[in-house]
Amino acid sequence: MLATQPSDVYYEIFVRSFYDSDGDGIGDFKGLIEKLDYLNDGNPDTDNDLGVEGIWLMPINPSPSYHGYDVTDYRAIHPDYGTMEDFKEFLDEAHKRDIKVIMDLVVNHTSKEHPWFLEAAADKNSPYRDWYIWAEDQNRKTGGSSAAGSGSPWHTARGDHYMGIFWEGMPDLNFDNPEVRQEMKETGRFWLELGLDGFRLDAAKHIYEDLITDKGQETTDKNVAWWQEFRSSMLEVNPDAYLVGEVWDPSPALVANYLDSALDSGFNFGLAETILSAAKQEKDNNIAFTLERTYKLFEEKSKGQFVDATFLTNHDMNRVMTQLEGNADHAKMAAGLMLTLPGNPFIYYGEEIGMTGAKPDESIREPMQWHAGGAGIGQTTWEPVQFNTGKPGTSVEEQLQNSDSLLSHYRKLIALRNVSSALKDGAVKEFASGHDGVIAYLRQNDKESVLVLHNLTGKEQTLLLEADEEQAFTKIAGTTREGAQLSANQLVIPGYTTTVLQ
Ligand SMILES: [Ca+2]
Ligand SMILES: [Ca+2]
Ligand SMILES: [Ca+2]
Repeated sequence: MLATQPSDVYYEIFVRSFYDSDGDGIGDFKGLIEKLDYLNDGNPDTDNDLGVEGIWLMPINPSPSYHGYDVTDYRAIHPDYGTMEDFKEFLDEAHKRDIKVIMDLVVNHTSKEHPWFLEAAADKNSPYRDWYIWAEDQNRKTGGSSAAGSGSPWHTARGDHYMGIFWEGMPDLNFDNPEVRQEMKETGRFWLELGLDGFRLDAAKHIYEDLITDKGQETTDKNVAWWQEFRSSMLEVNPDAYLVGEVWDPSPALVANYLDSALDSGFNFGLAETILSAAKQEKDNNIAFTLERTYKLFEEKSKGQFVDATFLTNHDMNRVMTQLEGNADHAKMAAGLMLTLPGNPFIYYGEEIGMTGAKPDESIREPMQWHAGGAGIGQTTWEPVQFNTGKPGTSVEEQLQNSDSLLSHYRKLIALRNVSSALKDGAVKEFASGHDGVIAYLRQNDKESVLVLHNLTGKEQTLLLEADEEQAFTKIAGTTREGAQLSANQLVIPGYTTTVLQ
């Protein structure tokens, strides 16, 4: 039996851009509560919601930056987003709807305005001095290039040099100091005790990979050892805590290291690229074959305890609709692939309505578009909208009224996934479609087997399905477009359509 992966559909939210409850133009937790029913109303019998089962909150801690990836207090809520009470209420409301909540935990570095760093920089005898990495204290040369690609990782404070591999505003913490490790484990436990369901672990491979020359198995082993230690501490509070790491690397072999009693998931950056390329080129690129091999490796390394974390783009990448040059059919096919493959799919907010955006970062994190015309109740306005303005159709309001919209498409696919245990949790097995514009694969668990077919082209295709010795497919379980027809072993599938056979 191939590896099965119990999965949930997640939705990544930038709170600042989501929904504003008090008119200051900044998204907040009270606003997010108002929009939970959009994500999942908690009733499996209704289909007027997206149906997601998990939320990933981008950083919610106090921070001097708009994005929050430089934290000044790990155990508090950013005042722009509300109070701790608001957060707890949000958590309760999410849980009432069976939505799990994980949040970004950014432990590789703090803000340079964090009180620890302020003290460390001001006083060489401060107990916090050794929480950071100082060239002068550790007798290190200030050379080398950042493994995060930002040039020199060394920055000056009062004449001394500290390590900050992303930016001078983000000094790296020293994970050789046991107090740092203890503090971050206690921080994790603090949030789990409040009821949080897990974490998205930022820069998970950069704990020890600071310089380009650090890359290698020895460094990976030190990173993994830290996350194993973190994990076992989290499991003492919540045995089901979910840990997904940002191990930004296209190599499944590297990610596999982290699945050994450390992380449940590593984001599958390579798959994201492969899916978008298949949709764009309208061509099968052996996704299922590649994944079968990847999951075999993951299963070995994790002893069967892994779940992939799939996505199309996130807050660090140009938006899907921009990468696909505004082609809504290609966006539908990309969504169809992601939402019928194994693993926890992570939808980046706004992706389901085809929001656009290209770097710089602020422009890929624009306000969620709720209303036709871009203005109305709850609309966030913290930054001027450059990309998602003046584009009729790119709003929740408009797409709710259109059964052929991208939003309706996402809803259909998630609903289909949520009623099929094979689509939700089953293994993936390649299946020859006989046409290079059609991707096909089986999803199987011990209860059922379904055949998923994606016609990536704009033309209707007629496929002769090789009869499987174990199972013949006799019924269309779901299709994203009307017109699919199955008779004997012949399937007619309309252009740009995902069809699932039982
Ligand atoms: Ca607000
Ligand atoms: Ca529902
Ligand atoms: Ca580091």
